[in-house]
Amino acid sequence: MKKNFFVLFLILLLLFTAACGNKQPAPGGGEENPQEEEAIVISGSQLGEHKITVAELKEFTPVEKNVVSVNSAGNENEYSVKGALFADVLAELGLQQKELNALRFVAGDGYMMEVPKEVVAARDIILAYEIDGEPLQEKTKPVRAIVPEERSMYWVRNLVRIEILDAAEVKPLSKLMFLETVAAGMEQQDYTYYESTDRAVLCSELPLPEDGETVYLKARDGLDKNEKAEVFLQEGYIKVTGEAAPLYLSPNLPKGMHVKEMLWLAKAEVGLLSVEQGLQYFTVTEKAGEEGILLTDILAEVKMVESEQYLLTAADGYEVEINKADLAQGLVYVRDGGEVAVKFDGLPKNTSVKGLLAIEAK
Ligand SMILES: Nc1nc2c(c(=O)[nH]1)N[C@H]1C(S)=C(S)[C@@H](COP(=O)(O)O)O[C@H]1N2
Ligand SMILES: [Mo]
Repeated sequence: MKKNFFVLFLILLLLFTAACGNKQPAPGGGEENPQEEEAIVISGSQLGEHKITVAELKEFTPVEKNVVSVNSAGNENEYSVKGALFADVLAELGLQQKELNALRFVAGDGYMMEVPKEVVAARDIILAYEIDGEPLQEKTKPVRAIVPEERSMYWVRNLVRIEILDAAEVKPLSKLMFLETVAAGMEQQDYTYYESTDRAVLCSELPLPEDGETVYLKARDGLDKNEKAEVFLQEGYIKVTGEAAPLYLSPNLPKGMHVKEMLWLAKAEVGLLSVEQGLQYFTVTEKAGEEGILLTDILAEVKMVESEQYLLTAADGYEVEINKADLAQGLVYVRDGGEVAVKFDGLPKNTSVKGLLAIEAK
């Protein structure tokens, strides 16, 4: 019996050290900093860099609130939080929260989350320095952002920096590529995720354009987010097989930044769509003797630019042009063996494309 306990203890110890092994040191809220030194930086193109200490935050009229957080698994957690309203801090800097564009919360542990303009406009943001009547835990210091009524992915612990982002220019896509075809033509490597070893491609090797400071990612469950392009390209992988694929992840990023069951992503005017996820997201229809997704549904989802003609290309270099009026006849489907293809009902056979790689506006 005693021996069993000892073995259990050893296993727990191993698990614990393994779990701590991936953690990076927290540059912002290190233990060596005395309490009054703890600070966050608010930055923006107009504002420059503005440091505010936790002691200064405590001088604002405190708000105390009972809040419920909901994580990606749908689990609810109730807290009572105390902190300063971000809107009050902004007011002192001559800014109004409702007038802002998106924010980016940056944590000391590598976690980073962009908060979209609509959320910034609609919600209170509490910079909490006390949770459940207690000072913050070490991993949560110096403050935790609390955005009541919103998913806990925005509730950034160990918050060290708030970036006020300039309005991003949103352009419709001019080219959409199909992830399964793209990935099949790329170098793939083994990626071990939990117990399973799957295949992954490097984000930096995806055929994406240079321009664009963020990468937009949307998952099958509707979750969408902007990721800093630098982070996406430097550290990211797309796991293309196994559980939750396509899965955007990185061994260097906290798990909360991973995007499971990715439907599509875009950088500047180029998008990448997973047909595998699309088959579960869009209404599956029968057309031209196949079951699949209406091409027009896909183009509407990714907001493809309107054009008189579209060029379809295949992995083997085959090309065909389709008129705007004929798009509605197109069906994207997966052939036996997993290859992505498109067929047009009522059009000549040479408009069918196997190994569909991309569609672009001419
Ligand atoms: N600094 C930091 N904040 C973070 C995360 C993280 O990894 N690091 N994960 C986020 C995600 S995805 C969730 S669901 C919640 C989890 O909060 P909890 O650990 O308090 O339950 O914290 C959010 N804030
Ligand atoms: Mo999460």
